[in-house]
Amino acid sequence: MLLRKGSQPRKLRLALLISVVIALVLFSRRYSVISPAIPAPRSESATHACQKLPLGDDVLVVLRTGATEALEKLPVHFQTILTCVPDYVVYSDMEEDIEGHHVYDVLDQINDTIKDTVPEFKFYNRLRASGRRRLNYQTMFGSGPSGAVENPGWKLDKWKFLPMVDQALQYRPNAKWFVFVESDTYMIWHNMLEYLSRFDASRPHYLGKHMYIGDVLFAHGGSGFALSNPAMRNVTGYWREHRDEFDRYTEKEWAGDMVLGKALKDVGIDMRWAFPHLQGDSLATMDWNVSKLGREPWCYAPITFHHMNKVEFNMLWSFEREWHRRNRGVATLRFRDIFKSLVRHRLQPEREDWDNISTGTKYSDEALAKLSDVERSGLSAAEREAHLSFGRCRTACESRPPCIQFSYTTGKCSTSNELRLGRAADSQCLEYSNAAGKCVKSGPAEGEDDGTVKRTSSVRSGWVVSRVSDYVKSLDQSCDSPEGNDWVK
Ligand SMILES: *[C@@H]1O[C@H](CO)[C@@H](O)[C@H](O)[C@H]1NC(C)=O
Ligand SMILES: *[C@@H]1O[C@H](CO)[C@@H](O)[C@H](O)[C@H]1NC(C)=O
Ligand SMILES: *[C@@H]1O[C@H](CO)[C@@H](O)[C@H](O)[C@H]1NC(C)=O
Ligand SMILES: CC(=O)N[C@H]1CO[C@H](CO)[C@@H](O)[C@@H]1O
Repeated sequence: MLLRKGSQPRKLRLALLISVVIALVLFSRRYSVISPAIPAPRSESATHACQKLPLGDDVLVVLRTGATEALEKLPVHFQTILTCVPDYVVYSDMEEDIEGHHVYDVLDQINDTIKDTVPEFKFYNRLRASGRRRLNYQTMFGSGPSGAVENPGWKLDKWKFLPMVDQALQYRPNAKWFVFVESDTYMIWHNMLEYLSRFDASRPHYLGKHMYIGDVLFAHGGSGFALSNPAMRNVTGYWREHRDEFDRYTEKEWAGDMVLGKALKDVGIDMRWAFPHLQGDSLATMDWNVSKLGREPWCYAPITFHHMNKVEFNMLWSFEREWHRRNRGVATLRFRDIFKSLVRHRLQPEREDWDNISTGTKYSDEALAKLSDVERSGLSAAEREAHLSFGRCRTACESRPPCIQFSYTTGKCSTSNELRLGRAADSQCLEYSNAAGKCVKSGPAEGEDDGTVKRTSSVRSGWVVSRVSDYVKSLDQSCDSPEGNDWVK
């Protein structure tokens, strides 16, 4: 749990208040009789607690998921972000109702020849025949490093993108904007609306976090992306005229977001570079000074985070509610606000059971053995002993600016010049599946050095707190004005 330490009464009261609000929202939903088959905008009661922006009613949010993850990952969306989104639809590879929300099968219109002949549709056909009951999650996700890629749900996902765009347009032909997110994408709705309102929705627009495969530039799906109505119309019109071609193209490519990007490129709609507003990383794994396109996040407004787990969803959601209550309409929420309120106090000299994702220089017997004599003699005494204890690992980090954080597990010291929050680690994750969005194999908890008490802790992390202060000071000074830059040009 991220919030395990020092939960003050104020936080408890806030959590209690939020749960009451959520309970009321769920209760009112259950009793508002909306037939799932007839698309209808969310009722007013569900949005009463949310800050409204005029554009909000003209945006359809499309959440894309799959049968293997929907039960686990959708509920937190219904309980948090989606309570403030007036109009949304959920697309999957299987039709079902989850907690009273209808989930559509977005693949039902795919060409029958494809469904009968392309291997990944075996999984889909089985879902159609017998639903989730006969899914074997163990074999679905696999356990080897290739487990994620072999996940048939993941392979099927690339087929969803173009039909999803087409069906979303049919679902809300008059929406000005369509925003596409995934089940582990956290979206700051208010900032999304502020950002969209900076563009002329009567023009074709494709806004995303850049990614390349070959020479195709496209918006990365997990980071979320947006299309204006004219862009939707243009690309679906084109797709409908070239369906067989796109089926063949999709079959040989592996990423659906790329296939959609290719279609948009074909019709001459260029992606607009929305980094750092849209993030491919989570609150836990992002480097707070990551630099892309010559931009760093600090001064700007965040719109999405990807790979967000339930704990991070709830953490960011309660922060967002509180922040909007205090800053109603007067300020834009920026990365540095999140860092200062949510991240900074968690960066302590020492955190138990915490994996800080220090991916820089590593010290261990094994690593030392790999060094040449010259390299070894270049190490300081502190570095040569870094793997022997948590304290020595810290000393090694302190001895080598700009090292700002480190983590220690018996016999291994990892350091990093990049600042990341990291995640609670009750046991060390040996294998993380991106498709499953979770740790699929964790190692046995290691004992303490003296071999007496077997603690369940395997990873401990720490930060060089004085360097964190300098880091914050320096990044604050990089913003144009005390108000910050907020939006990229
Ligand atoms: C389905 O795909 C096959 C093979 O590409 C094609 O010959 C056929 O015309 C397609 N059917 C429809 C209804 O589009
Ligand atoms: C898409 O837009 C281009 C440029 O405006 C236009 O030439 C083309 O006909 C449009 N295609 C469709 C299918 O609407
Ligand atoms: C943040 O990144 C930029 C670009 O790489 C760099 O110039 C700057 O020194 C970094 N700031 C800190 C505090 O690390
Ligand atoms: C001490 C320790 O376990 N550090 C870990 C920090 O995170 C990286 C990346 O996840 C791991 O490789 C390290 O082992």
